[in-house]
Amino acid sequence: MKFVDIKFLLSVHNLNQLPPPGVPEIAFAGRSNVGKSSLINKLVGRKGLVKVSGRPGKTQGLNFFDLAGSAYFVDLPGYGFAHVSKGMQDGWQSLITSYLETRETLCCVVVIMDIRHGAKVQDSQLISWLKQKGIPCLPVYTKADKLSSNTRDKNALALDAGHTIDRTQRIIFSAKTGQGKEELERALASFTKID
Ligand SMILES: Nc1nc2c(ncn2[C@@H]2O[C@H](COP(=O)(O)OP(=O)(O)OP(=O)(O)O)[C@@H](O)[C@H]2O)c(=O)[nH]1
Ligand SMILES: [Mg+2]
Repeated sequence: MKFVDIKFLLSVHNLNQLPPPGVPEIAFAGRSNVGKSSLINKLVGRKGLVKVSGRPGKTQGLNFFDLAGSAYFVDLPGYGFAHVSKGMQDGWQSLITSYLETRETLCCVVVIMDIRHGAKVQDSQLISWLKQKGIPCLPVYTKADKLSSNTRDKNALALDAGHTIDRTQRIIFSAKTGQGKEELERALASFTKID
C-alpha cells in the first residue's frame, strides 16, 4: 500500500466533529515527541505534511488525513507530557479513549515507541487496554537511526519483553533513514485490506 495522495482533512477537538465513518481508519499513538508526526510524513513521502517539532506537545486534537478517499490516517496528540496541565491531559485522555473505543471504522492503532528507551508504563497501559478492547495494535519502535545495530536489537528485545510483544508482530523504524517503511506499508495494507 502506497500512501502518496494524502491531504489534511480536519482537526477534531470534540467527538461531534468526527467525520462520518466510512473508509478504514488507522490511528497513530504514542508518547509526546516520540515521532508520530514524523513517521506519518515519512510514510507518505511528504516532509511538511504534518507539523513536527523538537518541543513535545506539538500535535493537539485528532488530526485526520484523507488518503484519496480510500482510508484515513489519524495523528493523535502525544501522552505523557508533564508540562501540560493535569486538566488538559485528562481532557485529551477522555477524547482519545472515547474515540478509540467507539470508532467503528478504526482498523488499527499504531503504537509508536522510542527504541532508545526502556518499556514505559503508559505504553504498556495503552497496549493492554487495546488488547482488552479487541482493537488491533501495531507496535513500532522508532528513531532506530539513533542507535548502533547491536544496541538497537538489544533494546528491541527488551521492549518486546517489557510489553509482551511478539517480535514478528512489531516493526523497527526510522523517519530519518526510512528503515522499516516498506514493512510498515505492508502491515497497514493488511489491516486496512487495501493493496
Ligand atoms: N533521528 C530521528 N529523529 C526523529 C525521528 N522521528 C522523529 N524525530 C525527531 O523527534 C522530534 C519529535 O518528532 P515529532 O514527529 O514531532 O513527534 P510527535 O510524536 O508527533 O510529537 P507530539 O506531536 O508533540 O506528540 C522531532 O525533532 C523529529 O525530527 C527518527 O526516526 N529519527
Ligand atoms: Mg505530532
